[in-house]
Amino acid sequence: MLSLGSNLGDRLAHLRAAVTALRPVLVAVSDVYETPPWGDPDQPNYLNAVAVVDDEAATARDWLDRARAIESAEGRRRDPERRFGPRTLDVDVITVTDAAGRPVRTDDPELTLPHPRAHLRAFVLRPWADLEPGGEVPGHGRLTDLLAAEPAASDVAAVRARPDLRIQSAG
Ligand code: PH2
Ligand code: MG
Ligand code: MG
Repeated sequence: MLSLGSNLGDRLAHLRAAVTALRPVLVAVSDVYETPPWGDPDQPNYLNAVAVVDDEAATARDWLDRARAIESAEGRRRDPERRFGPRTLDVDVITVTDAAGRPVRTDDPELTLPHPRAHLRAFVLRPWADLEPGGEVPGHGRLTDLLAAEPAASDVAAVRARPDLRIQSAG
C-alpha cells in the first residue's frame, strides 16, 4: 500500500503522474481527497489518495526506491529544515506484504514498516478504508476502528472527497 500526496503546483497532475508510473504494478487507486495539512499547518491543503500495488519480485527497499524515483520525476525537493513541509509529490510506503502474505516489519530509520504514523492519519486511513473496507494497519487494528479512535474527529471530518478530481479516466 502506497500513500500519495501533493500540495504544490498542479496537485492532480502530480498524483496522476505517480499513478501512470505505477501502472505496470497497479492493482487499485482510491478516490482523491482534499485534506488540511497535518504536522506543519503553515502550508496549502493537500490532495491525497492511496494505491494498492503488487510485484512479487519487489522488496520493501525496492518500493522505497521506486517511490523516491517517482517523487524526483515530479520535481520533489527535500527541505531538511521542514520534515512535514510542502511538496510537489510524496509517495510513502505504508505497508508491504511478503510472499507468504505476512506484513513486513522493519525498524530501519529510512523505511519503518508499517509506516509509523499511518494509523494516526485520517488522510491515509480514509481513502484506504474506501479501497479495503476490511483492511488493517498491521499491529494497530482495523482501518474503520482506527478512523473512529485515532485521528481527532475534526481531522476525519476535514478530509473531503473530491469526486470532481479523477486520477484515472473512467473505462
Ligand atoms: N504529508 C506530510 C505532512 N502533512 N498533510 C496532509 N494532509 N497530507 C499529506 O500527505 C501530508 C500532510 C508529509 O509527508
Ligand atoms: Mg509523507
Ligand atoms: Mg514521504
